Amino acid sequence: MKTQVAIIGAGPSGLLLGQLLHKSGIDAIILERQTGEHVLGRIRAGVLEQVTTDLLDEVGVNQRMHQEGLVHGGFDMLFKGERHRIDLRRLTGGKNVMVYGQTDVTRDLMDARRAAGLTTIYQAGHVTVHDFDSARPRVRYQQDGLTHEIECDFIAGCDGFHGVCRASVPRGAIREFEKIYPFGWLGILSDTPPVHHELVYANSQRGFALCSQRSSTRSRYYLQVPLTDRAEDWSDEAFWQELRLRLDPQASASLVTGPSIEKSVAPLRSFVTEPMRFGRMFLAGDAAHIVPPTGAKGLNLAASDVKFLSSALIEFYQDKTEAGIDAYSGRCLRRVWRAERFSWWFTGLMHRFPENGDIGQKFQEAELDYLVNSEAGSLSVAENYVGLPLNFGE
Ligand code: RFL
Ligand code: PHB
Repeated sequence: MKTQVAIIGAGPSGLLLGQLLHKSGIDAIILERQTGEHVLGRIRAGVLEQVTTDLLDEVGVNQRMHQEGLVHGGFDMLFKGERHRIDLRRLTGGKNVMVYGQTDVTRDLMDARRAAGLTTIYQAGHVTVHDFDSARPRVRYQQDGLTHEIECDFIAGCDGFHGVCRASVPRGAIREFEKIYPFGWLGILSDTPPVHHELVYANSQRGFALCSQRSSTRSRYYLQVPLTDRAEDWSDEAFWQELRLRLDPQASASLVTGPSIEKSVAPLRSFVTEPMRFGRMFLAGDAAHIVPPTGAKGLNLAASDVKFLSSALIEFYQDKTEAGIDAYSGRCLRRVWRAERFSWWFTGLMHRFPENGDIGQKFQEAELDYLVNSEAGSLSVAENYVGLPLNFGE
């Protein structure tokens, strides 16, 4: 088999890249280790920045998102038992975020890919990447007991944090930066109306909580828990009880509870790989970087990476220049580090760090008090939350 770009991974990065390339007439094959259903079963991101919705508009995979997605012009920060609204729309001159689940984005992209007759090979086993330091990279995989080979011009490593692409780079050619947080997020999905029409980020002495949503009838809630806790250790009842204790009296009283339809614990990590290009192989999305979910940046960074990558590849094929390819890693990393900084800062502000003691809690509350009461403070939170423009600072 031959293609121009072999994309490893059919998560949001791989699928969106496939669509952007297809729009410019560039041929790509996607190889995915799992089944499509498995990929859709992972409940993850919920908040899309305008940069991401613009990209979905650009590829025309936007109909359901505009019908069913919820436009949010603000969110609440809760501390010392009181909620304070960050008015994103007013502070940023009209910008919003879109609440539309990663599952839905992925499903829409998969449907568009199928409708266009583009090749995605699911359940591709033992994917290996070869010769990406030459002009003729190759990818091998196994299926039905046979080994298959794809010859390509480029490999796009969109295979997430545990993927094969980053792991195939010689150790001396790569630098990794990592911080692991001493807690995780226990998430629950339930068919109950959200406690509030916008998101609520809560700093409480008992730990962080987040009230999010997928629709007016489906809620997504998270609790900060010790890394040693497993989802099975938490009954639904225990979850709801703990969430109530971390919310303000009004939200706590109006919280509607019900059976969970998904429950899982996610660890929190800050992680960046430098560079993001190795000869003719590029890393994009979670394969190259991870942010703690507090700032809702992971999927949005994946989207901006593949925008930069598709532009570089389009320039290569249409204008016969390698300038975009050479600039790829630097352009991405500048944006990545800004989002990493914001996500790390917001995580530090909102979570309980037992080692920082009661004085740590007091410092957080004083900073939150400053942020919600200062125009400059609120604006800094708001412009980072809605997402900086693609070419900010260039
Ligand atoms: P993915 O989604 O991990 O997809 C990678 C795909 O590659 C496949 N794969 C392989 N395929 C073939 N061969 C191999 N050897 C392979 N190894 C792996 C995998 O099966 C998979 O299908 O990475 P991608 O596409 O880069 O997308 C990144 C996003 O998934 C991630 O950044 C976000 O989910 C992060 N995130 C959030 N991001 C936001 O922008 N806003 C949010 O509100 C938000 N909330 C979250 C989140 C992540 C969370 N968790 C669970 C980590 C909330 C949570 C709880
Ligand atoms: C979600 O709805 O899953 C979600 C929302 C906001 C975040 C993280 C996750 O910061």
